[in-house]
Amino acid sequence: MDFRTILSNFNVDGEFVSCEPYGSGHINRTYAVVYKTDKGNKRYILQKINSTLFTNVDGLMNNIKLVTEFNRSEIIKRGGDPLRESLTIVYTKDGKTYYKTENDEYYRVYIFIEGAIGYDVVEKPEHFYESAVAFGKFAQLLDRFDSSQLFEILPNFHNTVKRFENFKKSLELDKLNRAKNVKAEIDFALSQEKYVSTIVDLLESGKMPWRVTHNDTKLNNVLIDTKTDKAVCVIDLDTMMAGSICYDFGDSIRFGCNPCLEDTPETEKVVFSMPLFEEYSRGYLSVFGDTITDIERKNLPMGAILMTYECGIRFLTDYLDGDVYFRLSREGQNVDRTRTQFKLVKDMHEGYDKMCNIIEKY
Ligand code: ADP
Ligand code: GN1
Ligand code: MG
Repeated sequence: MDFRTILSNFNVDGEFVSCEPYGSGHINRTYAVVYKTDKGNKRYILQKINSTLFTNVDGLMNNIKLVTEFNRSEIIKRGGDPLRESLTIVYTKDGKTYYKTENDEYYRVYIFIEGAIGYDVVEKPEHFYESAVAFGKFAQLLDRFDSSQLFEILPNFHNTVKRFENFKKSLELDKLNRAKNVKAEIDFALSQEKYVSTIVDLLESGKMPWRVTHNDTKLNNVLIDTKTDKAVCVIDLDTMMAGSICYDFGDSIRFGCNPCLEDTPETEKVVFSMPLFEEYSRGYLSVFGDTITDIERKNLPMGAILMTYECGIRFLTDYLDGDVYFRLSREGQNVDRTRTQFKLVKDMHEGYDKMCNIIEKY
């Protein structure tokens, strides 16, 4: 089915002009759509939802609807602009949050947030600081949201113990005989076993609180205003579920405290940036510092190590499985992604005490 026909099922204004691939997400397929109206061109985001992963699209979209509506009313209360500071779902003509085609493809449409972009690498430290404030505020907002309404969309998403087990299963199977190409990475992955249960144990024993978390807090999931350099909106709400705040903090660190792209083939240039770690910590704790518990605060550095490690074994597992999960634009990309993560993990272990001191400072 062509895009124009798909879009004709949604409440979009004007006349169709174009629909082009947009952004750099690894999971859904995202397009920027242009419509011509009397007041000039208007843009939308069209997404083909990855329904292989999100098998309950109804549950997924209901989560997003609940959170964006809650968000919207909070933004209006404080006098903000909900069309810019929150994702806004564009409904179908029959009032649904998504459209299903005859071939069982699922599409959704959001209002395009103009004048803001998601960065794949930190270009200015203030962007990273701003993203920390945005994710901190988002966490605080969700603290008041009734989490029992949310459907658990991807159970065990950040259960590092289960991720490690999955990695070992794929390694044992080695169905494409690829393990021989990544021996050093496999050895490193196995060497970290002693850490994998740290956060899971704290959550399961009740020592660390479960919270409603975003679970995919990388820098390109916050849109930053191109004129003011201020964070505008937290996006990509697909993985909102109960989790640990240490993982949300940690995923931002994993992605942002690296001068290179996540998939750089030049692993030798990857180095963990302590100054950027400090920027993010300062921003995050400036808004979430009063809410965070002692045990969470003390485990923020470990959250960063574990999220980076977990992401590394997810990329490695995907390589062993035949690159079936994360979208690739070239061969070997999952190996490069793995190497980047593992180099960062090594640097973080070395800098662990410094990371802890920075957290205590703020
Ligand atoms: P994925 O789950 O595949 O990462 P995202 O929801 O993060 O998909 O969208 C991919 C990219 O599209 C984002 O990184 C961002 O650049 C852009 N994007 C998504 N939603 C919007 C929006 N409402 N307005 C402007 N840009 C958006
Ligand atoms: C995926 O969808 P996207 O590109 O924002 C993945 C995250 C990984 C990330 C690595 C649902 O995020 O968990 O950390 O890639 N999302 C899902 O870049 O698996
Ligand atoms: Mg994304």
